[in-house]
Amino acid sequence: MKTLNKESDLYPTRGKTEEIFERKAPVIFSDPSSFSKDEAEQLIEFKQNGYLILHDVFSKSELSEVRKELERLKDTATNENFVYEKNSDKLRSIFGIHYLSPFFSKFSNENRITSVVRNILADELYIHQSRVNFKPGLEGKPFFWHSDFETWHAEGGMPDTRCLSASVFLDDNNEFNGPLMVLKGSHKYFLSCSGSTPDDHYLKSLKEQEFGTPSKEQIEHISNRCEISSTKANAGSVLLFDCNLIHGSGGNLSPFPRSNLFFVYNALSNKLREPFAAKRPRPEYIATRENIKVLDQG
Ligand code: 6CS
Ligand code: FE
Repeated sequence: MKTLNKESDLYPTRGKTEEIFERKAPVIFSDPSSFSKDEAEQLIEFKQNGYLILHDVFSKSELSEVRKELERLKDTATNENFVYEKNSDKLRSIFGIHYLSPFFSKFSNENRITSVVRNILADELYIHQSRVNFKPGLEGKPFFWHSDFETWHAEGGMPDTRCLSASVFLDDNNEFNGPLMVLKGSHKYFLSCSGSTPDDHYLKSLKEQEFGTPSKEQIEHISNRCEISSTKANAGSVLLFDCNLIHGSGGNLSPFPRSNLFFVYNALSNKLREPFAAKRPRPEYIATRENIKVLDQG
């Protein structure tokens, strides 16, 4: 068995106790005053809240191209990339869309997204994880509150928080269909979780996560400082959120799907090491380790 990567662990988690630490790294890695007024405002908002909504970025016709490509992928992608809802044959997610499809490879480097990501992270970028979450009507299940970084650190070996997700809304995200909810400003804290990671945890956690989710007490505590906000926006909008922002969502009680694409951009300087709290690294289709392709700046 490999020894766990303890020496350089800035964010200890999955031990016997739970704690709340201050975040160690900056949230934005460039100086807002060196940008245009609009860009500087985006950076300041992201720094304060841990997220930013870019409204109405993609047109209806671009979204219909995305849908066509998703239909094609459903017929061609390999099994391990497909995750189904718990006790159901409804498709919940497809992982690795950026390497399964040249269309999504190109989309992941779409300038309307990456220009803002580059302003925030100010480093060379690569895709750490990509996926589509389908949230089928009436059957899409909730995601409990969590920080993605906690899992990517513990199970994936991501050393620090210089990483963020971009979610492209393929449908209107509204109060009926389980929109993503965030705890504003929670990215400034690290909620370490108790309980040691089971082997191959991802096989279960991608359907319903048990380890690596904060306790009810932690959520109550942090909610006294951080307001809950719902990221409702039109189809075609893009939500950027820090990898350590606490977020979650309810089930989809509407009869229509609420599908979103996710591209996770990591700074090259923050590439994965050995996992910090798991025996084996996560597989490549959910955590890029070997096939790092630095995104070109066009
Ligand atoms: O474990 C993961 O990597 C995934 N799980 C959740 C609940 N959110 C982000 C990520 O795709
Ligand atoms: Fe998440």
